[in-house]
Amino acid sequence: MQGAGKLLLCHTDGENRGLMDLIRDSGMHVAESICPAPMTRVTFAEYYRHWSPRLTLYGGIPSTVVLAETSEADFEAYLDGFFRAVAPGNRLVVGVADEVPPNAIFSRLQRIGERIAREGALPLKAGAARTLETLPAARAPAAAQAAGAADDAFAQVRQDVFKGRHVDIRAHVQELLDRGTRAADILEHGLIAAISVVGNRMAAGEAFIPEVLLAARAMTAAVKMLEPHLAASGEQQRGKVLVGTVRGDMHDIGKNLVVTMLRGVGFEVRDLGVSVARERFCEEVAAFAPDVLGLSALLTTTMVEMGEIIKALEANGLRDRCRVIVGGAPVSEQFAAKIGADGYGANAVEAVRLAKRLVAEGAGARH
Ligand code: B1M
Repeated sequence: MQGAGKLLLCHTDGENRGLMDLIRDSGMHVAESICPAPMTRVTFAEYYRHWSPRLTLYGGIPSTVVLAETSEADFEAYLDGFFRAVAPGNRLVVGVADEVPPNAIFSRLQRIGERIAREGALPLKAGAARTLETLPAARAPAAAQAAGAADDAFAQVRQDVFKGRHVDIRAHVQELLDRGTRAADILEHGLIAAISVVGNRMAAGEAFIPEVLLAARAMTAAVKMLEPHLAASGEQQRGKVLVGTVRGDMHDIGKNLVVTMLRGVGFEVRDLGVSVARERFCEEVAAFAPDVLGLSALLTTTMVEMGEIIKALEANGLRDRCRVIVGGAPVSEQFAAKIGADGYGANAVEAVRLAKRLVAEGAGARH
């Protein structure tokens, strides 16, 4: 395989006590997702001694040590032992198992990053890691330039998103609101401009999940403050909308904006949250009897689930009970038509416009 320019990875998440020699001698190049003691019986020091001459190790931080169940002292002691065992850090990519924030404690992830920058050589040479706010596009996002001067009124909230400052951002958003800045402008030129940069950096492999989560947390805090301003004053009851992000997809910032705007114009909205199974959508359509079902997906791998939900509605005799609208970054008008949806909203404003039109046309039922 090596001759063919290929590398073999072995998924080693689990108990490897009886497999230590077999895996080392297997010809694999990388042992990935290593989850050591205290979650399993083999310590990381033992893994490193035994495997690193032949395998690149990937993993090493078991999820329990980044959770509150492990004390701060035990967390520090784990890191001390870990870095002592691997110095000088050859053939190692540090990875944290399974848990992500909010369960995993942010400050611990940051401390792991700091220690890697200080003590590790791989995968980024110590000190070479670039943080979001230092990246060129973060300093001058395209949307900000379009909005005016490079250092415009929204620069501070963009920086808050890049740095994941979910507390400070509230004060900065409040300052803008107090100055009479429109909530929609703060959203577009501050928050969405910043999260788009984060997304581009993520695609380019320059931003990683912990940073994106921090940015998303700051953005969510700010969006919550803007919600009452974005939503027009509640009018008459317009109809019922059931909303959810499809199975396998955890993105909810855009979906939450759609929900806010729908509520703002007077729709009764039931929000099923994220990663909603198609069976649940069917049950809720039967029980809640919405006029409109709104599906959100942000991943190309999960958008196909939208078509499956429509098929499931058909199979359960529910398709004619409501109109189905779809949205999310990878979704398009053509895709909506292809899967048999009744409409596509490119953004939250369009989603509201569409829901209003569909309800006015048919009060829920399609035929
Ligand atoms: Co993820 N993520 N993410 N992520 N993430 C994207 C979507 C991605 C484009 C980033 C990238 O690589 N450039 C990429 C998808 C690539 C693809 O499929 N082609 C991606 C990936 C790959 C992933 C993971 C697989 C990463 C990994 O683990 N390796 C992973 C998947 C987890 C999962 O879902 N199973 C993942 C995880 C995450 C976080 C958890 C870290 C976090 C989400 C936090 C949260 O939502 N609570 C996150 C984030 C924040 C993003 C980006 C950076 C921002 C998304 C966002 O909130 N945008 C995103 C990149 C990007 O979009 N630029 C990215 C702001 C929001 C206001 O816009 O959501 O588009 P949006 O919503 C808009 C419209 O789309 C529309 O209206 C909204 C308001 O205008 N809309 C609708 C949305 N739903 C609608 C429904 C409607 C109508 C309109 O009708 C019902």
